[in-house]
Amino acid sequence: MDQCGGSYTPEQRRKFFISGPQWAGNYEGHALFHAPTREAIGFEDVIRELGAMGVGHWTTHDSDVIATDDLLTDAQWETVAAINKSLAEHDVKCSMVTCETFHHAVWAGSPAAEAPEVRAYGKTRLENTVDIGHELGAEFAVYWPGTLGYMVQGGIDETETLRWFADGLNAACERDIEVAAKKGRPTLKHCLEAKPFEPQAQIILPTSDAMMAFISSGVLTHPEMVGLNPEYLHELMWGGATRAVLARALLAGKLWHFDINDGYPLKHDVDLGVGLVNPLDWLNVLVLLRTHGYDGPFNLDFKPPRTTSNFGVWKVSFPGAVDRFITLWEIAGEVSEDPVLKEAGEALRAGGTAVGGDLSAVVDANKELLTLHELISHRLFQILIGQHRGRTFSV
Ligand code: 3MF
Ligand code: MG
Ligand code: MG
Repeated sequence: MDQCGGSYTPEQRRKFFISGPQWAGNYEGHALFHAPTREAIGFEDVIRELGAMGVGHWTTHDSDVIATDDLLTDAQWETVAAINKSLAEHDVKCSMVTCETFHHAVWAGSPAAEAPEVRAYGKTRLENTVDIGHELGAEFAVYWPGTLGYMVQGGIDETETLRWFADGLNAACERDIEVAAKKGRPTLKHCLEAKPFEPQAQIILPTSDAMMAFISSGVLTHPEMVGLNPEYLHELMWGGATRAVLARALLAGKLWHFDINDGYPLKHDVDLGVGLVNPLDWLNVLVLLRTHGYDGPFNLDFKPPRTTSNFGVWKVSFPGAVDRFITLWEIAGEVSEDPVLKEAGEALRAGGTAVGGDLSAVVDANKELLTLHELISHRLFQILIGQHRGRTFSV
């Protein structure tokens, strides 16, 4: 890692709002067809490692740290107290909590299943996660509904499912208002996370855009408390351009939280480390976010590879992801200041000067418009790889 170069100090890393999920640090390498390859570790280990490398924030599902049977019992508060102790000891803050509503058998029909008992339990779990979030000092709650969908068609009434999903979110927001007032804390920012498929064949709210339509559909009692947590790869999975998705969320004022990782379009949720597959696209995403002043968290929702040991997770996988992100963020800053890009951008916006005023004159005067687009892309590539500074190879 030393010889790879480009690493940052823990102090430098701490300047960024980067968060490390418990479930990424604790990922044991299991998958549908794959047995675990690593031993489980606890929140003490994850928080200690994050603190030591300079990741100042930690995120968790309720069931990552508290066994499902212990949730909603006194035992959960002992764990929450122990977590707060670990966080203080390693100077790490809990920025986000999320309710696991997909792994346990009770969620087979989703948290918005037909059975009233399942939905009642779902509501209680969501409210409880809000309680835990306030106790841990979190600012955000994230909802990835996981199984909100179907394997076969026609078995559910989608409008009913959507209303039931809204009921759960409404319960979480109501509880939040109550607890925040009691504790003198701001309410949480509730962020919906979309994924187009997986684990189900079809998902009712497959994309961030679908989530935005849902937020403004009238079924939420507090739509102003609910925004988005897009995940970079989840938008590629349906063939979307993540940067355009983020732009739409920015316009709506709903880009509150961002899961960062990498992978391939129209494939599964491989959750590779940020920048390993699409560094140029990632640069462009960060230019957009810098330009528009995004100041929310960058949550490292990736999976260290199955072939990596617990040692490798903390010595290579996590610091590698953090440092690639910071480098891309820094390059995005350079892009924003670059004189060539500035000049090209201004020329684009100015357009040509048509002489005559008929349509063909406008076409003639603006012939080089897309030439400038390509020139801008070329310059971005050169900046990304450092060629604009004159790197030399064999020529
Ligand atoms: C699934 C995900 C999830 C969510 C998490 C937070 C396990 O593809 O990305 O990570 O980010 O559940 O709600
Ligand atoms: Mg995610
Ligand atoms: Mg994912």
